[in-house]
Amino acid sequence: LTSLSIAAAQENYTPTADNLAARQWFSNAKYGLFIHWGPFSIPGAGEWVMDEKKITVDSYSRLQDFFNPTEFNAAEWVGLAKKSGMKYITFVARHHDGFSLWDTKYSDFNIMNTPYKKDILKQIADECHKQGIKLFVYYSLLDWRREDYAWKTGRTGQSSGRKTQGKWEDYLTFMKNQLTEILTQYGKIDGIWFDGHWDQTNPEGHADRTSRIDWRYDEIYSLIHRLQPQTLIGNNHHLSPFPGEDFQMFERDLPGENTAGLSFQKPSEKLPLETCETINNSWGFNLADNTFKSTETIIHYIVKASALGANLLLNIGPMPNGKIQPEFTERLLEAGKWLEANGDSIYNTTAGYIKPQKWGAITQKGDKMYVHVFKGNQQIQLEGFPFKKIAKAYYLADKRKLSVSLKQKTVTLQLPAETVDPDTVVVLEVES
Ligand code: FHN
Repeated sequence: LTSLSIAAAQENYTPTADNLAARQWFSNAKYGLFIHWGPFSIPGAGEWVMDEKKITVDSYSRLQDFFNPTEFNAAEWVGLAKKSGMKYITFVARHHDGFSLWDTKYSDFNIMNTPYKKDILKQIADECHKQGIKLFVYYSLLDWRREDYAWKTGRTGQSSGRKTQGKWEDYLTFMKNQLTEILTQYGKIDGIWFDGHWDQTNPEGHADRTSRIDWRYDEIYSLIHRLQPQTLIGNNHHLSPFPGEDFQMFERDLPGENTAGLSFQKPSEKLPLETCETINNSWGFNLADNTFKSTETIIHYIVKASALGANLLLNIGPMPNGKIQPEFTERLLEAGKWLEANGDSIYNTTAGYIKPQKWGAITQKGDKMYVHVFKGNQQIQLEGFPFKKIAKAYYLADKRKLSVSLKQKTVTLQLPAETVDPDTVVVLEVES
């Protein structure tokens, strides 16, 4: 991003009232479903299979002839998200392999040229609108197949036949055309989720960590905001937000942490936050990956993200036939059950006054503080308590009262026994 385009984006962008309302909605929503799916699901080796197995552009194109997800049912996917307590879906409409899951005029590598021949994005968009779930569209900036995209990083490079020299103007025009299709032919789009910026970014330790090419976000972002002003823009560039972006995202880490080595950015104090995570260890369908997180871990992740003021975007990689594997469905529905009973302590809350701890975390809403006590804890001490008085203390689940003490800014919660549920929520009604 050159300083010129930063300046241009800064000058040109004032979020509309609708956009600001959408940001507020987003920061209240707290939980969404990420979907990575497409011809890359066929080999069952994750969405990076083309790069990792060094499959050439020509050979990879053959997958188009095999993609026939006859069992796909948009109503089922959207219904699952809803039942699981999710408020939005972020659908990968085009990943790095460049396959478009909609009827696009601008690339032949698309769903209409598969034996399936039906626009998937359209079915998902219609169903989201019908069921009242917001729709975000993931759009890869980088492309492993196009001749006009100049690859810089990807490991397969030369062996896959990719070009080191592209035609940047042509590629930008292509992206703008595709984004225009998405934003004009599918009704309301609640967000665009960019990924792949880093393919053109100087490596860690390089004196200049900015982009080696100009992605011209000023033009791309203003196009989006012109076509649908409320559409929220996020970009998984792993850096601090650029001008024109409406929310900040993290990958595989809670905001402020960097255990996965992808999050060097400080959490924004101005923009809504989101982090994305997988249920096993893969984004796209992966037959070899059985490292499923437990429902308890997922619940804890939702809680900890909320306690930091962030949404959790939890991923599934459906199978090539369009069905979702039972290991995902079970966990989503179980977490959904927990949310049904405890959602008051998650949706519409803001970050707790302290960060998540080993014993649990805190979320807040108005005069209520929700103390999430994770399994196996009995006594909790909250130091530096920012309120003068606790008017009431009770369990969220059944409103049973609980005695608490507040002395010298320290609250002590003594539970009758070690907790056995993944998360026992205690409500403190406070007076400032
Ligand atoms: O390379 C992608 C990856 O396949 C996946 O889409 C994730 C999701 O956040 N983003 C990229 C890695 O940063």
